[in-house]
Amino acid sequence: MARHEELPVPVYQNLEPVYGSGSQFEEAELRFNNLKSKFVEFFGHAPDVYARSPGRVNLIGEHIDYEGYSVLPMAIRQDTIVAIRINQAEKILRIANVNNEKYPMCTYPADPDQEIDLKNHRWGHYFICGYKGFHEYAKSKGVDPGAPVGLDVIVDGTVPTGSGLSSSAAFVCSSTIALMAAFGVNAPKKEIAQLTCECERHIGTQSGGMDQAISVMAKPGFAELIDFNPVRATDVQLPDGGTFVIAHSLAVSQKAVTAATNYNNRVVECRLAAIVLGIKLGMKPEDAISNVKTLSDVEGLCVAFAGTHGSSDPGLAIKEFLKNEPYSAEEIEKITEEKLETVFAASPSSLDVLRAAKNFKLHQRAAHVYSEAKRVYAFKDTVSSDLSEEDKLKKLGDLMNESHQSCSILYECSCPELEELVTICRENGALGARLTGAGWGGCAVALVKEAAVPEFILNLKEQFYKSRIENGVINNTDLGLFIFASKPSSGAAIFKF
Ligand code: NG1
Ligand code: MG
Repeated sequence: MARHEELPVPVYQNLEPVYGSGSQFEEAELRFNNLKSKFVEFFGHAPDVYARSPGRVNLIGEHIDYEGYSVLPMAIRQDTIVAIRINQAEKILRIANVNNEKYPMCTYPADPDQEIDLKNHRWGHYFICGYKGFHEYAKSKGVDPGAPVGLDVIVDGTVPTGSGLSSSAAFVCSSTIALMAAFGVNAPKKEIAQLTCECERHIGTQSGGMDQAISVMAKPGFAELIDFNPVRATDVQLPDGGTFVIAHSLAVSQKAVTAATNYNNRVVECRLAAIVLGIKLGMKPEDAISNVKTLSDVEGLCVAFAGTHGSSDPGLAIKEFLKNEPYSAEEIEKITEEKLETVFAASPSSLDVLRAAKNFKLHQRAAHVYSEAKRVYAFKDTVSSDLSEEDKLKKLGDLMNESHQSCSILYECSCPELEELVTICRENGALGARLTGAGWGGCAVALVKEAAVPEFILNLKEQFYKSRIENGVINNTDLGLFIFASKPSSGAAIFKF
């Protein structure tokens, strides 16, 4: 049987294969009917085709996908649906949303070479990421999508935004897949995962490929170990007795807006740490600058160094060669023998980082990445070990706690609200709890024994959310959007009715 990343995105004539038959199905049916009638109301026609792609929760492996390391997420049931129709009459892209008040219609020219205006962030930009990506893909395959045509689009998303649950990837993937379906192009999921990973970078974040890979390739009932270069997904069957509860810290992280100081800053720090390690371990500075892109590129050198000390831990090289104190740009330039502006000359968003950064914490960031990469494999090995279920869950929880500690202390991507929430989760019996996604706000994920879930959720409502409801931060009626248990859901799909 072909591995699932080799298969195309499935095309369905009805909703059951994705949404099952219970209340989820009924909810989905309402959404699709609503989408269709809005489409007719806005554009005077029914859509040609629909595509959906889910959000995800990352169980372990944070901020390491862009360093080339494997991660372990699962899809959640919340998703983005994109309804689309080719409109030959007007050369304009009209991107509307079922939630017209929050997300008013955005229009763009029907031009695949248009630049996205990053200084003026608009919600529709994520569709344009997919639009550009689709054309880049078609070009790379020698497919001619013909002269630019107009497109009518309506979007319905249920993944909470700015939450670390990848609403952005759900939107970019569903847009790209809807475009492919509308133009009759199909491709193996692994190519769509790669393409959507690259095209989401048009939004200005130097993201890795985790979110798009899981959104496109998820299988119901499984988390996936995602490897990169090339993208691969391996099913991971989680132990029965545990449930993952997702809880929002209610701090919103606007990643596209804060990239220079948060997300892209860490990508740049990792690259600098990798270059410095490469040089300290014997590479010529100019070779390190041109060849070393990620910490995984120099892991071999680090491990070889550790070998001379009777160990295989790449962490030893960090202890030896990267000082604990932050580095100034000048200190790094002495080692690289090159101006940092020159090292990053080809990447405008990295130059933004250099302008915004006071110093660079190379030791801490590298220590996080190498240790987190190991925890992902420890997690996967624990799941498939012959430990008792009880012991498995305990070990998985411990790994999640260690991951959080590393994100919080070494990578500094937590925030006070997440710290409070993670503490409350643990105090209420979570076997492990950690921030999930990029951090600086958004959600935590907690591993809870199945039987204890209802009480756990009640306690969190009381201890974390109650005061925030009283202070008007959220409405009581919306609580279910901010704390919920989730089973691993299915990946992207195309619907033609
Ligand atoms: P969020 O912020 O949860 O969408 C981001 C990146 C991932 C990964 C995580 C951190 C995007 C699209 N995704 O996820 O690739 O690096 O942070 O592990 O930017
Ligand atoms: Mg995102």
